[in-house]
Amino acid sequence: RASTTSAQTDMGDSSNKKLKMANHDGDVKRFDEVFHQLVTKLIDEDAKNPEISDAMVRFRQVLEYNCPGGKRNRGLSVITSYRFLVSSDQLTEENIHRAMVVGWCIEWLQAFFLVLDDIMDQSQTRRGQPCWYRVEEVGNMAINDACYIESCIYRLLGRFCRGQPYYVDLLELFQGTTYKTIVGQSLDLITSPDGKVNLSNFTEERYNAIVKYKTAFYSFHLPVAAAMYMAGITSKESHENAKTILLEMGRFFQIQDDYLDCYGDPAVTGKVGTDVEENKCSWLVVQALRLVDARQRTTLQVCLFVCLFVCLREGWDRRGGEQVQLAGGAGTTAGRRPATSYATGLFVCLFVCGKVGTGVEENKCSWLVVQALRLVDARQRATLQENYGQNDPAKVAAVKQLYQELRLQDEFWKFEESSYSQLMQLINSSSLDLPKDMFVEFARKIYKRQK
Ligand code: DMA
Ligand code: MG
Ligand code: MG
Ligand code: MG
Repeated sequence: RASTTSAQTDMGDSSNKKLKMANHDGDVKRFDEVFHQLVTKLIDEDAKNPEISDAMVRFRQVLEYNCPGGKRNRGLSVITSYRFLVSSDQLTEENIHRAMVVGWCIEWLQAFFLVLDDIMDQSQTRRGQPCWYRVEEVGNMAINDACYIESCIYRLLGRFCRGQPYYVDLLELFQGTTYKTIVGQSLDLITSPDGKVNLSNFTEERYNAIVKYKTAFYSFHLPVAAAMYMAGITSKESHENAKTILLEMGRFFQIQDDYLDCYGDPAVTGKVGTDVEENKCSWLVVQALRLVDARQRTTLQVCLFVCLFVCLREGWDRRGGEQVQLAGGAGTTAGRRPATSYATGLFVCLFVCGKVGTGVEENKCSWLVVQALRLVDARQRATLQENYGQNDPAKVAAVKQLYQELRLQDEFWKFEESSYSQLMQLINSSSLDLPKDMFVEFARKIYKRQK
C-alpha cells in the first residue's frame, strides 16, 4: 500500500469494493432462505415432544410474525461487514452461513425489543401490520413471546457457533448489548412519564444518552463488532475505533427515526408515530425547545435594550431636570424621578447583557435572566407544555403546528446534510486499520432513508 500511488490505491479500493458488494443481491436472497431453516431448526425438535408441542405451534407463529418483514439492515450488515474484513480464502460457504445466522440473531434481538417497545409505546402498527400485542388473543401473552424470541438467540449461537474461537466474545457481545439497550429503553421511559410533561427534562444531553443506549449499540455497534470477532479481530483499539464511528451513525439513525415518527409516511414506514402522545424525548421536541428558547432570548435582548435606552434617557432627563431646577427654581417632574435610575441603567447593561445569550444553555443563568425569561412572551413554550404528551388528536395537531411554525423539517434537512459530512470525516479519521468502505456502505444504507 505504501509504495502505490494514490490513484492506484483509489482504483484498488473501488474495485475491491465492487468485488465485496457483488454478492449483495445473492446474500439477501440467501439470508431470507436461512430464516426459514432457522425457524424449522428451532421449532421442529421440540415440536416432537408432545408435552410442549402446543407451545411450539404458537412459537412458530410468533417468529414468523415478528422476525421477518423489516429492512434487515442490521442482519445483512453482519454479512457485508464480514466480507469486507476477511480474506477471500476465509469466505467459505460455512463461514458465510454462520455470518447469516449471527445476522439473524441480531434481527431476533430487534424483534424481541420491538414486541416489548410497541407495548410500552402503545403503538398500533409495525412493519405494516398490527403490533403483535394488538393481534386478537395475543395481548399480554406478547410479553412471554418476546422472552421466547430472546431465548432463541442463545440457542442459535450455541447450535451454530459453539466451538468457534469467537464464541465467548459473541455471547458477551450479545449479552452486553442487550443490557445497554435495556438501560436505554429505561432512560427513554423515565424521561416520558405518563401525564407529567416536564419540558426541562428534554435536554440534548439526555437525548444523546437515550439514543446511544436504546438504539446505537444494538443497531450499529453490534453487527460490525460481531463481524469483527468472527473475522478474528480482537484488538481493543480496533473495536474502540469502530465503536466511535458506529455510535455516531446510530445517533443519526435514531434522529431520523424521530423525524419519521412525525413526518414519515406510515404506508412506507409501516408504523404510525406516537412520540407526541407518549411524551417522548424526541429529537423534534428537543429542537423545538432550543428554537423557542432562542426566540425568547432574542425577545429578551430586545426588551433589555429598550429598558437600557429608557433608563439612560431618564438619567439624562434627570440631569437636564436638575439644570432646569437650578436655573428656574421651580420643581420639575424629572427632578422627582428615582435617584437610582441612572445607576440602574448601567447595572442592567453590565450585569444582564453580559449573561443573556450564554447563560441559558449552560444552565448558569442568573436569577435576573430566569425572571426575565419567565416574563417575556412564552407562548410557544406554553403551547408545548399544554399539548405535549396527551392522547388527544387536537393536542397532537397543535404540537405539530408549532413544529411547522418553527420550520423543524428544514432544521432536520440541514442537520442531515451536516451530519453526513461529519460522519464521513469521522470515518476518515477513525477507521485506521479497518476498511473505510465497510462503514461508508453501512452509512449509505441509512442516509436519506424514508423508512
Ligand atoms: C426503539 O425506539 C428502540 C428500541 C430498542 C426498540 P422507538 O420506540 O423510537 O422505535 P419505534 O419508532 O420503531 O417504535
Ligand atoms: Mg416505539
Ligand atoms: Mg420506544
Ligand atoms: Mg420511534
